[in-house]
Amino acid sequence: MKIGITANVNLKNPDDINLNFSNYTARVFLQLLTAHEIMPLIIPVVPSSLIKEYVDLVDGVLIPGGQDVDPELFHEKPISELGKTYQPHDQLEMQVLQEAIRQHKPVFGICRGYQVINVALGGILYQDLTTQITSKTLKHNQPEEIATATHTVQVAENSNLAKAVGVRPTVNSKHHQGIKQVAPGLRAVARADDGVIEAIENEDASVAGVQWHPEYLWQHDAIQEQLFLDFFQRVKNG
Ligand SMILES: [Mn+2]
Repeated sequence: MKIGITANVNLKNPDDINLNFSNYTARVFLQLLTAHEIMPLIIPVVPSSLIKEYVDLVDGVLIPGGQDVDPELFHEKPISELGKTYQPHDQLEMQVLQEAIRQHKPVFGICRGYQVINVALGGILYQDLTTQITSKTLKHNQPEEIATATHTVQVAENSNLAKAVGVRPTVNSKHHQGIKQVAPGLRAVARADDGVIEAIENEDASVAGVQWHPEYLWQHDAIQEQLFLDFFQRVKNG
């Protein structure tokens, strides 16, 4: 089985000719997939004419976390709290998602990847949670190390997600953006206690994503590993 991971793009180190805009994947994803006997295939930022062929090569797609999504893609002007954006990367991931849907190949998004899925299908994001939500929010950008779970989420009982993680898992939280309006065809299936949406899925969960980072929890949390095992099962079933 092969799973494609859309590459991250290095927007730091502009003076290093090899690192500037380099395409890379975090080690945790390679460890996650190879530990489950799945071959990782990194999908770099390439011209859109090549995207179909890349998706042809894989059985499913993982869209990982990363930098902020360009708000132009959901028809908003950038607010001052918005971080660095890089639209070619956003476009690549949105096109890979659309091609995976066309080929009926399951997709799972994490953090930024989950937000990209929502934008690609017509949803809207908060560019910055603490600025754009007037009531007090939970600590969604935890200073604790990423392998530590810091807040609970309430999962919809009748969701696919609940079958994997139950209705009240504890998760880590490293995001300042979030989903403001869920895209047509998707459903919010988990929320933090302040109301912030933490997971989405479509009807058969062939398109799903979470706001947290299970790739840093599965090693010591069997519930979070189950989240990936469920995704791998959908990929296997085609
Ligand atoms: Mn959170």
